[in-house]
Amino acid sequence: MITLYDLVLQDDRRPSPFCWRAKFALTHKGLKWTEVPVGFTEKDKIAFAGSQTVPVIKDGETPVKDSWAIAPHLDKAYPDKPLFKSEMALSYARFVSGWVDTAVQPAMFPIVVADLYGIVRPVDQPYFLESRGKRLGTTDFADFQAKAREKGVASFRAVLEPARRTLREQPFLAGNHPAYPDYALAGAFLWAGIASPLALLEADDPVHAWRERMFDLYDGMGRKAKAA
Ligand SMILES: N[C@@H](CCC(=O)N[C@@H](CS)C(=O)NCC(=O)O)C(=O)O
Repeated sequence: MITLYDLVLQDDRRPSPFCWRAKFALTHKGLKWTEVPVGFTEKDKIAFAGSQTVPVIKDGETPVKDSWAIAPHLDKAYPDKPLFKSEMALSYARFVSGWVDTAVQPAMFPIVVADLYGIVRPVDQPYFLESRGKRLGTTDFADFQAKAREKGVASFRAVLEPARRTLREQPFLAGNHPAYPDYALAGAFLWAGIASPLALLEADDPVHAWRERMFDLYDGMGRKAKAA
């Protein structure tokens, strides 16, 4: 039995982009799991894995922490329907995940941070205020977000150019079928969409059409998520 420890905000919202990677990976492999919601200040729930962050999975008795470690673990433990069919597939997935971590999500964060804060559970808000306040250099998230949006979402959209070029040529980042690189970028859009009603993409952007395909995937798993 696989248990996924998943970040929870108000009204059972589950926006964590890294947890979405794990959910897509499990679904890709046709694996079932149960979820344990974890609030920002409920680190005790994931202490067994020696982790301060989610996702964490408990696969039988084996704890695995970090979204990137979870994927190869699943391929090793359940070789059917591999996430990574070759060394090159794994390397491409690592590259795209790294790009999402270091360029896409940091470009999204300032334009949705106040909306995100608005749906953090009240009990977790002081923690979020302090930890994210340190990261941004201010705890006035409303002002920070408003200023970030003044520049528009244009600079965010520019960051997506490598994906846009790829998606002009093929339906998914991984080719004709979705795979881990798509899950990594889709996780970022689920995170933003669950937190904020802000329109991030123009309707004629190839990334927009891809995002629709990703939200439809696996019986509309992403679309069913409670959004802002
Ligand atoms: N490198 C980690 C990052 C995980 C991560 O940052 N998770 C966030 C939720 S999206 C978290 O658990 N944050 C807890 C905190 O900020 O205290 C992974 O890929 O799993």
